[in-house]
Amino acid sequence: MTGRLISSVELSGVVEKCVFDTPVLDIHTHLYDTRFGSLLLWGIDELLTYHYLVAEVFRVAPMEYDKFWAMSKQEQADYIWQHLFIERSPISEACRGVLTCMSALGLNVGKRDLNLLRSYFAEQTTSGYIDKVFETANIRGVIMTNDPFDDAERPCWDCEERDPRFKAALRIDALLNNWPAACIRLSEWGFAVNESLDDATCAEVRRFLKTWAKRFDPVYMAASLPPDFCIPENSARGKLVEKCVLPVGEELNLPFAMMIGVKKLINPDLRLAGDGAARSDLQTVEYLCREYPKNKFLLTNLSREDQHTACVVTRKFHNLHLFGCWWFLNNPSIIEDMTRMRFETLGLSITPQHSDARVLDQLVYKWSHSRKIIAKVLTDKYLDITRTGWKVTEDEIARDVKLIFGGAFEEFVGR
Ligand code: FIX
Ligand code: ZN
Repeated sequence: MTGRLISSVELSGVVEKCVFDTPVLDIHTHLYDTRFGSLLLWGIDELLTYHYLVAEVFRVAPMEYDKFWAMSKQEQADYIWQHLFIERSPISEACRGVLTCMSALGLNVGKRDLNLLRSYFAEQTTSGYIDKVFETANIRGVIMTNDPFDDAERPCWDCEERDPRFKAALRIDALLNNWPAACIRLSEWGFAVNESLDDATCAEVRRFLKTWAKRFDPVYMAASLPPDFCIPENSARGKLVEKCVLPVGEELNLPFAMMIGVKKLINPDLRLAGDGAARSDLQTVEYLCREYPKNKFLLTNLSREDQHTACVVTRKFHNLHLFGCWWFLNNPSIIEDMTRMRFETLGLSITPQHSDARVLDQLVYKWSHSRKIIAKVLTDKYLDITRTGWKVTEDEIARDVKLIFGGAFEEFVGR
């Protein structure tokens, strides 16, 4: 045991300092390094038009959807600013996040002057702003979401120059969730596949996955999956997962990240903001972890009601790693509830949060909001054991925080 023993009265201060001082590996984002050009979103207008706020503005100031989508990004931002910030107090988590970002960057939100905020961003360069945001948010790395089916992203991989802070994830929703369309794309790209998913086709799909795994060097493969995601299942997705994804995952030591519970486009007019959530059956996760012990799995569920079952399933399988308070769960009240449940059920063998940031600046608010909550819960857990006479040292607290901020994940994936 090294370092100074921490008394109960010191705990909250020492834990909070450690939680804020420990750089984070953010294991799921929609961010891109400078190689991807305009795919990386940043700045006040992107923050204000985040799809969470688009959904929220339609609740208070509905308009014809096409009219809104025809607006420029700045006009949309003006509309959201007026209705969600000026005509009502911006108390929702997504609204508050914009204010936290601006404040943390030293900007005066109290003036409520959107054009003054815009003038700050006009002075920034992309690479300089990446450095500023990573420093402000205390981020040591992010894992991107990289989709070989994305026509805008694919050419960016021709550039060999990589920013080591941005790691890749091989995203395969398009393969798993719409095989007929994916089959056509793979054929266009020279893979000898047909819809029947016969053995020869499965071999070609494995070749497709390995081709992109070689190109991306991903930390894991991932897919967002519907509430009725079910394996084993006599379906294209069932065959693709068991005959293609898992064999490649085992061969390349690539975990399969299952992001389960998304109801795509329950309101299509909202576009990216139109997705919903529903409960899922975690027996599929039990089956996969049990029947494929040589594979590694990551799990995050979108329904709040699935979180306890997810903890129990995770406790049963050491080849399963639970992560994040995903999307509609990324609210303070739910993050606290989930983090307490996870620490109490699983100790430090989890990754309690990811940002899911789609706009670079969001790293600042998503992590400062979550760090505060994680520090509070962690302090309570240390207080519980301190009352038994077990004391922790500052070094042990630092060790534990490194684990939940990416260390346990890196141990699990083996990178
Ligand atoms: O599937 C995903 O990666 C989801 O996180 C996104 O599709 C979603 O739009 C999002 O950004 C949620 O925060
Ligand atoms: Zn995401």
